[in-house]
Amino acid sequence: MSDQQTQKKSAAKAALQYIEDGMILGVGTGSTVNCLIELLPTVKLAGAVASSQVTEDRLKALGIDVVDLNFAGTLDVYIDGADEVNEHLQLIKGGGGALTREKIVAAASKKFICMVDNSKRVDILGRNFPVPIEVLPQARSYVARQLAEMGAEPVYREGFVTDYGNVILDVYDLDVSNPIALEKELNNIVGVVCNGIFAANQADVLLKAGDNGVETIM
Ligand code: ABF
Repeated sequence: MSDQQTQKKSAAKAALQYIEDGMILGVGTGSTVNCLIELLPTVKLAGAVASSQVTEDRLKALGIDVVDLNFAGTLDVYIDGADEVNEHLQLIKGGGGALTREKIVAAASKKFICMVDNSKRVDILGRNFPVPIEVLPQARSYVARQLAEMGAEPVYREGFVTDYGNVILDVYDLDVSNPIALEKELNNIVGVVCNGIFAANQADVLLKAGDNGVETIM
């Protein structure tokens, strides 16, 4: 097993401590979350709210009851991965294209636990990983032009459709030095459904797995 895969598994194992019996758990999306899902049959959940269809399918395959967020109320805990994280626990997410549903479930949860391996920690968000933006299909070119005017380079994620039937622009060369301001600015472009900067509602706890175990950062 690669070092990175071992770290993902360690972070997922560490996340188990935040899950209590009888809880409805918010469950994210991605390969790190998949490590967590494999462990979920060891805890007694009342159910789970899934942040993507892929996660929903995996949970159901293990016999875990998947609950519609509209009927779950406020969740105590949401556990997910990230593509990048900075020292303030602000994130870029959406590499897997599930950013909108992830942001909704994170917002509806009291505590957001983020699990990452060492490779995800960066000083400045967006230098190496593009910011994914979910866009209504009809607005794709318009939004891309607005982003180009901001000096950024949007790339259409061809052949990909989100769970909500929208498209994704992966945006390079955005200045993410003020993530909270940029998150708002991107949301204000007409046709944008959601962007992958999670800064206004950043993670509450970061479980960062490295060679020497898992560090908890709050
Ligand atoms: C997710 O986790 C996504 O937002 C992000 O793209 C992904 C990180 O992926 P992985 O755990 O596979 O590295 O929630």
